[in-house]
Amino acid sequence: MHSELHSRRSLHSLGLQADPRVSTEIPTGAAPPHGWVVPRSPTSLAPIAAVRLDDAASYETTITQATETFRRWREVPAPVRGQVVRAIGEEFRIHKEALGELVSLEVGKIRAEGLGEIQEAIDIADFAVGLSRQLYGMTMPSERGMHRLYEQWLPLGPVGVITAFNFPAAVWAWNAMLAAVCGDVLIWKPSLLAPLTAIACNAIAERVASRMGHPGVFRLVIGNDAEVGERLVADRRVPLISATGSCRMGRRVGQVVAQRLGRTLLELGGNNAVIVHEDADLDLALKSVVFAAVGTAGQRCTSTRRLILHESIADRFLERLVAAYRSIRIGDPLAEGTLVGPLISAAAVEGYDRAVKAASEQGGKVLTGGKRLSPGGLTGYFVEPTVIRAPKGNRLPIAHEETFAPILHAFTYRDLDEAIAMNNEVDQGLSSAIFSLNMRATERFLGPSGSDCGLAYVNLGTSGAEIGGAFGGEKDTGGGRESGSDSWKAYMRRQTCTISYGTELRLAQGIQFG
Ligand code: UN1
Repeated sequence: MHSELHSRRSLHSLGLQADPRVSTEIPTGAAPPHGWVVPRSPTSLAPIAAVRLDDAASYETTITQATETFRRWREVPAPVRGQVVRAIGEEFRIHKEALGELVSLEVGKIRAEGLGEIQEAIDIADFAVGLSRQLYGMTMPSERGMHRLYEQWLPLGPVGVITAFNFPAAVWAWNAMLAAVCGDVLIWKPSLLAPLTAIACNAIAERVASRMGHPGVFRLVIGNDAEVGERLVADRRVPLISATGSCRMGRRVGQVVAQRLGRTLLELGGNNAVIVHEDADLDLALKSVVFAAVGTAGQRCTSTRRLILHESIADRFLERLVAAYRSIRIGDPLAEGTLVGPLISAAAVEGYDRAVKAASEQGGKVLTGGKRLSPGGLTGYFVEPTVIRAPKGNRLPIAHEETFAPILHAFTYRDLDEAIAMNNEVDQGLSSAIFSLNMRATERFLGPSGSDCGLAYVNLGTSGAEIGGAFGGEKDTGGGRESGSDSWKAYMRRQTCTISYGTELRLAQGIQFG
């Protein structure tokens, strides 16, 4: 296939062939030999390359070296660390196209979204550069004379970053660019479904840092959970584990890290709803819902999975939505005009089938989609974007689960309180949105009795956050905040410092002693 051949060239331009972990000799046989993984294009199922996995011994070497690197890196002034991150951002700009194509090749994102993902990495690098001069602590008035009281933020240690396949570059960058200016060393465990993007991104960061005299700040461990994942989360030398993935994975990570009293930053599942109120701009709502529900083939944590429609506009809106869905071009993610690429794996397709079947059995009506397909003869993991309408009063139990696929469940409501209650009734609490031109409705949605999610949008869909705000969610989404705002504080340790510069001992709380 032409476009895949083309993106294979981007593999070359990123120097992946020369990476010691990567082999272009692809082992034959049904399963790769022990110690190797062979990522395949989800579009054509063709193997891309073979990647050597870490084992217990190489994991141990990585952590030992990371601990040593940290001792040096923490002494480098933060604005100097910022200059390293600035240079990394520049390098991402140079390789944006090749990296974006690699994302498309490896995980099936359409070209625009592959490029958008690398842009997100560039944006957070820029943000981190500015931040490197703004790691502010506060000074407070001491209750004692001749005393100074203040807080400072210090580097934390090696940070473990576990990422999912769906944002194989950007989510690492959110963590890595901030943690690097904070003085931490990175240990990245990427998804085994997207190891090549990880190798390429990490190599760029590490090459730049080495060139500037700071080798070893960006490290990778690639391996399965039993051999690498479990070791990393249980490792007391790694004070923070930042993990993105399913709620099931997050519960395990949370427990193991809590057991050793370490810190976690969890960004887990979402089950995001859009409310379309009676007075919404329906044209705007329609376009936004389509992007948020079918973009990235419904495989964002922020994808819209539930549509909560005011009963007065529901039929009209769904009719237009179904027509829009039917016009969506599904196919080769690198081909011009494609809006929806494949799902990531056979297991994802099975999850889609199961969820569609369950919704039908539970009384849902499939308005469009619901089937697998092979666009243009492609053998990859393609499915039809799907809209399922719930009968009045039926909340479809399956819609309470996060299925990582383009399935949108539509419900109706009569008054706003009911719609907000529906928004909040799922276990997850990542993203939420309302379409309304009535500020009384939108402010209620944003108020203390409104959406219970970490992200709330007005007249925008649930996906596509900018990096400037803190990103994350409540309830089963795990409570972590990454990327912008003050998320950097998670990557540092806070120290409260009290200095006496008088000659007398003065005790706090006015205590007289002796
Ligand atoms: C994710 O799906 O894990 O807000 C991250 C968005 C993107 C990030 C999604 N900026 O949709």
